[in-house]
Amino acid sequence: MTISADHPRYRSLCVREKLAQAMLDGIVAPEGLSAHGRGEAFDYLLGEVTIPSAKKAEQCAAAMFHMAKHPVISVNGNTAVLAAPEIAALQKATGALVEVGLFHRTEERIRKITDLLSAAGAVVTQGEAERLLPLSHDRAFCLRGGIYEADLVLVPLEDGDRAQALVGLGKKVITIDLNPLSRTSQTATLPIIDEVTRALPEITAYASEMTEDDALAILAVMPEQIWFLQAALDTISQRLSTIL
Ligand code: PTJ
Repeated sequence: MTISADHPRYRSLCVREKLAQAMLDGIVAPEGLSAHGRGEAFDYLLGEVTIPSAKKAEQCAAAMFHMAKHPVISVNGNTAVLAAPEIAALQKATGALVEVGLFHRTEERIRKITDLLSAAGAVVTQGEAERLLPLSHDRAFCLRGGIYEADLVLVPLEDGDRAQALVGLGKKVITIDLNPLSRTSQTATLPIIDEVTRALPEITAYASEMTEDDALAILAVMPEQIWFLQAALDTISQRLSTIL
């Protein structure tokens, strides 16, 4: 379909089209389209901008990456299609491993997502995934030398189960999820309530210029998880109570 560039929702329509095509190509799960719709609805409520508390979270995320010994970025179908170059840039800035972690897991999707990330310049950790996480569904699968041994895992657009399982295993978990009420956001060590293509470049920019002293200073005054959730809910409440 041709989308006219003067349409007021041009970008949004292009993104939807991209995800729909990626679904037909077997990269995005069909369920990923409804997940995207839910994200868009929350983005409307947030004003489709990075709110100040999310920017703060992105700075804290960069500091956590800086101090982590074995950080891993977990990538699913939606994230790969929306933000493969941004994932590659964050990997370069942080030295984190990139691992494909899927809810609707098939070997074919893993291969296609790996190819997409590699074409964008990411180095994807590969190998024999094992059922290592305490979950009944296929998100239990991960790489022993990847997510299983990580001390920090970034999980964009996740469902809550795995974030909870990773926290339960003692890992620090950073989530990127536009919904401050989701179990994912509420379980995370650090919830970033922002759109994934806005959040990733912000983390990369902070990470690129951060020294260890900066990171320690930022982490020393990092707000509690609940502060980031409350700030997003306050923004939404304010926007819902006035049209000005
Ligand atoms: O590729 P797979 O098989 O791993 O499946 C991926 C999906 C997204 C289908 C799977 O993880 C899933 O079902 O996720 P949920 O439970 O729908 O959660 C996705 C969350 O991401 C929701 O809370 C959305 O609000 C949020 N979200 C959607 N799009 C964006 C987003 N957050 C940030 N940026 C977005 N662009």
